[in-house]
This record gives sequence, structure tokens and C-alpha cells, in this order.
Amino acid sequence: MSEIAVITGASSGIGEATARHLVRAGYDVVLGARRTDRLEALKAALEAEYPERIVAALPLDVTDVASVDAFVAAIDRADILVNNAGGAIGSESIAESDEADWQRMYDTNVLGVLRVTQRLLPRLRESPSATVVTIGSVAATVPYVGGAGYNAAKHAVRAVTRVLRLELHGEPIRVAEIDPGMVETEFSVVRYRGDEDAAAKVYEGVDSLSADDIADAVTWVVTRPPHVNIDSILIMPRDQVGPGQVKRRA
Ligand code: NDP
Ligand code: 8X3
Repeated sequence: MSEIAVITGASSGIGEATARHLVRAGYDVVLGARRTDRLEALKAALEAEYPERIVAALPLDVTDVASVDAFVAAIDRADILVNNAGGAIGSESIAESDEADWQRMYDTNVLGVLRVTQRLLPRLRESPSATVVTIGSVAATVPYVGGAGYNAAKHAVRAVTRVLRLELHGEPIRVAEIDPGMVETEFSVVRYRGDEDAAAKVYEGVDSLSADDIADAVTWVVTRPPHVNIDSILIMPRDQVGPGQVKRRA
């Protein structure tokens, strides 16, 4: 029987790449996100390439308790949870930010991780060896101007990951956090509210990380021997040494 990996936010970017990598590595996968058309397309592509694998695509809004409950109720077994759903909205200063954006970022990045983890825990506890991997950010440790809501949320994600590690100590469940720097995905399109030009500028002249680079790390973390817990990994492009500290080609 194959192990089952549950991936939140699998409709694009890191989550989608993680689904591809884990299926290739021999896992069955459960894909969750709000854009179910994209999940269905990914499921069809994965099933065509890997007919021996089981791929489930389920609607999931991590900010909606009923949606999280329905998502988890549809999952019989789970060995791996990849808490990936998340993102930033806006880059205004604290003085100019909209409180609704702070609330949405906290709800998605922090409460979303807590909701899904809490509800999936009974399934993970039935696994002989489970792993929870949460995608944090370099913003989980390094704050930057215009990042208050997102930085605070990712700092909180780090706290949640650490508390989970402490609370599951002694059980056969590993807890890991992967903290990426700049990864070229739809992240900046979402952050800049659909402004594709503003988003493209973020990655201009930089060899950014790809979603595959992070999916590779997730796959490495979950395929270590069961006694090995990778507590956290910070991954940035060679040309980045911190948020906003990027070497661009002239
Ligand atoms: P994308 O915007 O490409 O992907 C975000 C994913 O999260 C989508 O699949 C989206 O699906 C899902 N998502 C967002 N809100 C919800 C919600 N309420 N319920 C369920 N799913 C949701 O960005 P990335 O792939 O880059 O982001 C993935 C994670 O990586 C995020 O946690 C982000 O904070 C983190 N990260 C990204 C970095 C980067 O530079 N790109 C760097 C560091 C961390 P849908 O809209 O269909 O629901
Ligand atoms: C995304 C990376 O530097 O924009 O988490 O916060 S950053």
C-alpha cells in the first residue's frame, strides 16, 4: 500500500510542483485548493503519466471551517501533510495597510495551517510514520519594510511548527518547516493584486528559485529514514541573502 500525501494549495506554484514530485517518488496524493478546475487538470495529467498512482482532487478553502472539515472527512488515510496554502497580500507600510489584508493573511497562513493540521492529526496518528511539512518563508525570521502582515503571519507559522514539534515529541510523527526565499510562482501576482507587471519586476534579472527547487526539498525531507527529523531548512537563491537583498544582473 502506498503512502498518502495531502497537499494544500496544490493548484499552483510550490504545491503543484510538490504534487508532481511526490507522485514521481511513489506517493498517492490528495490535492486541495479553491481552484478545483486546476486541481482536476493536474489530477488528469498525473494519472496519465503515472496510472499506478491514486490522485484525489478536493475543494479546500483553509479559511473556511466547513470546507476544511469536508476536505478532511474525505480522507481515509494520510501519512504526509504538506501545509503549503498561503501567500501575501499587499506590500504597504503599516501606516497605509488595510486591516482586512492582515486578517486574511493571518487566517490563510496561520489559522489555515492550524485548522488543517488539527483535523488531519487523527489520520496522521494512524500512520506508522507520519510527517507534517509546513512551507514557511524567509519572512518567518527576517522582517522587511512593507511586510508587517505577512511577516507576522509567517513568524506565527514558525511558532506553530515549533509547538507542533514539541507536542508530538515521542510520537512517530515528524514535523518540518521549509522556509523559501524568492520563488517564481504566482505568489507576487497575488501579492500585487493581479498586477502582472509589478509581479514580473520582483524576479527581473534574478535567478530565482523555482517551485521545483522547493518541491525537491519537500521530497528530500519526507524520504529521509523515519528517525530523521529535518526541523527546518532555509532555502534562498544564490543571488539573495535576505528579503529585498538581491543581486540583479545589470
Ligand atoms: P502561489 O500563489 O503560486 O500558490 C499559492 C497556493 O495556495 C495556491 O495553490 C492557492 O490555491 C493556495 N491557497 C491560497 N489561499 C488558499 C485558501 N484560502 N485555501 C486553500 N488554498 C489556498 O504561491 P507559492 O506557490 O509561491 O506559495 C506557496 C507557499 O509558499 C505559501 O505559503 C507562500 O507563503 C510560501 N512562500 C512562497 C515564496 C515565494 O517567493 N513564492 C517564498 C516563501 C514562502 P487557490 O487559490 O486555488 O485556493
Ligand atoms: C516570500 C518571500 O521575501 O517576499 O515568502 O517574503 S518574501
